[in-house]
Amino acid sequence: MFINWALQEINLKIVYYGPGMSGKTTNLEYIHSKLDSSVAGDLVSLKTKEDRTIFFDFLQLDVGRIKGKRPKFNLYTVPGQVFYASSRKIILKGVDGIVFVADSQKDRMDSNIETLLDLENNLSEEGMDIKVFPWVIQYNKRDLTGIESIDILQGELNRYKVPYFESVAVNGDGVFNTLKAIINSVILKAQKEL
Ligand SMILES: Nc1nc2c(ncn2[C@@H]2O[C@H](COP(=O)(O)OP(=O)(O)OP(=O)(O)O)[C@@H](O)[C@H]2O)c(=O)[nH]1
Ligand SMILES: [Mg+2]
Repeated sequence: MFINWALQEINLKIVYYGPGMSGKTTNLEYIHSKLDSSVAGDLVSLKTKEDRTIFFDFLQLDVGRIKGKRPKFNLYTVPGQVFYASSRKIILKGVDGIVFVADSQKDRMDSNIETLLDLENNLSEEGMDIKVFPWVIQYNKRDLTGIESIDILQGELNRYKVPYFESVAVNGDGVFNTLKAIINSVILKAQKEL
């Protein structure tokens, strides 16, 4: 959280984290496509010609009030590909809430688990504990065949029983439910800290 007292603005950082190709960028693209420009700024994406995120995507939302101040929600995605580990660490700095975008496909379970461990380690290096941190899980790609059941995904990935959402991000299903949940958790945390 960063407060600009002169402008009475609170900057809150929400990071979409998850394995490569799980649908993180697709979430931000959908959010950007549905919101008016008075609420959402430009979507900034740094990607390869194959549409893989190289460093991050960024979208700023200007919604509501917290104790008279204007919160700005800065949404970021990390690059999921294994070799961008150092970028993920940089993007996590100062994070206030996380959406873990899991890929529901059976053959992506190992990548989901590995990326969740990567997240836990990176948070703890920053002195944050995933057990008490605001985060939610999104089980994406529910439209595909060859996907894992929610029970199994829950058993493997949701040890801390955080809120979870099923989604088909390409169609927008579940995208705003997920966003609302993480915004609410982040607001609760910010209100306590102000
Ligand atoms: N069938 C299906 N495809 C999806 C869904 N969500 C995303 N995709 C597709 O999956 C591919 C990867 O999506 P991205 O949003 O670029 O994935 P990412 O997590 O940002 O990937 P990296 O930037 O490499 O970490 C794209 O072709 C999307 O259109 C979904 O719910 N269902
Ligand atoms: Mg991406």
